[in-house]
Amino acid sequence: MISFAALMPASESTRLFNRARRVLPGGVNSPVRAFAAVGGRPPFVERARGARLYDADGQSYIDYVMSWGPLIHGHAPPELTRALRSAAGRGTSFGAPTALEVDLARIVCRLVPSIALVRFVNSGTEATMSAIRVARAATGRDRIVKFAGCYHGHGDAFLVQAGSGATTLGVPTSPGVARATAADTLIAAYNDVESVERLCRTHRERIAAVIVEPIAGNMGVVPPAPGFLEGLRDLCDRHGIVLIFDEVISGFRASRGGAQAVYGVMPDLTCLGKIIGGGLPVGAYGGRGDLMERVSPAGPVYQAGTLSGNPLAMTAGVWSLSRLSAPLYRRLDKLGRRLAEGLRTAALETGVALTVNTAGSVLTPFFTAGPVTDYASATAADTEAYAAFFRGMLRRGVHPPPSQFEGWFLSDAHTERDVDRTVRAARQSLAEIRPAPRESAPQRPETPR
Ligand code: KE4
Repeated sequence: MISFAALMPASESTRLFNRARRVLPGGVNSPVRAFAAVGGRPPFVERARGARLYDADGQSYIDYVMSWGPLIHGHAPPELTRALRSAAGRGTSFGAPTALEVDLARIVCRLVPSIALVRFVNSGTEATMSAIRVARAATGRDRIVKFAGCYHGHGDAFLVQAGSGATTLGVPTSPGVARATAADTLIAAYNDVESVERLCRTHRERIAAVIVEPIAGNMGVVPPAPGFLEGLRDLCDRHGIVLIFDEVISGFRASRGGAQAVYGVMPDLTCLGKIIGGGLPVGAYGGRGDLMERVSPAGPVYQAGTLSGNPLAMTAGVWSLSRLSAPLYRRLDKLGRRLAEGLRTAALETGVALTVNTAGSVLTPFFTAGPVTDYASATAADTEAYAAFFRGMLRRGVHPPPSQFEGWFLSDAHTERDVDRTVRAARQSLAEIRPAPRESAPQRPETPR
């Protein structure tokens, strides 16, 4: 018996995915993109503009992945595209100093309160790896503390109870990480300062750094509990430990000065990525002058990169950060509240247990009654329900992140109309998961596009 699907011509995305899997592990260049956690095959994107993705089959989607956070101004802003075309005409990479790097560094040092010196790299992973190296050199200690569910890129030291795709795909601790490396990575519980105190009592003066997402984004969005960040600052001061804020997501997202400016807690080092590159590959680490002066060639801590500070990425970074304004964050916060409230109302109307955690313009709807305050409560969410919801949203022209443990990102290109369409699609998709209670209003069968 031939299935109906077998009679349908394969979509272009399916054809591309089949070709991709013959030459790329899993058919992708970053694991979560392969849709393993949500089922089905990923749409292959052909182009994007504003808040919309357009796939190889001509389908369009309201996008909430937004390249996992960098695109606070939306996809392909015409001004940015023009600036990049012009920069490309002057050369794509020199391997030599340029004024553009100084321009972006001055903007970063002005916006991020704790950064006196900054070094550009090509990814968030490079930024966190390098920051840990500086902390170990400065303290002469080897161990680091990270938090279960936080993700700091794919550096060996961090792939221990890691969040993001590592949790999504059920491999929070990756094979291939040397036992000796993993032994130097200690795990604490997010929003639990006492869990870090206990590690300090056990490992005494052997801990070089505590690295934390000041607003967690990689177990889904989990904001810091009152006093959590202050408690880490005090603990690190008492034990001579370097406090590192991994602001790859929250940097320039939570505010122009990142989460540290929102909560008024200053780390010793900060890691940045995503928005800093405006969609091109830029990471950065920076902080106290006495620590960053240790970085080669100013000091002995070696770190280098062929394409670090390249003129295209610097052009995109300067463009992206120069257009961060107070009215922008007011608009984004208002849209974030509208979407969060809409999802909460849709869940109430359809009787689905949903906890929506928000942090300005990034949020996560957890399929659990909640509250969601740490890795344990986040991973209690019903990932099958999220997967069914995700498929319903995709069918209705909305593209959330293909994982329960990621953030939904808004941009300045999203409109209230986009958000209202998203909420309508959510109400219909939630109803499919759990039929609406008999007394509720019949669902209008409209397809929001
Ligand atoms: P990259 O190496 O992917 O540029 O950055 C690593 C990183 C570091 N720190 C934080 C807080 C991060 O969120 C990330 C990367 N974020 C994931 C999504 N949550 C990237 C998407 C992916 O891995 O495909």
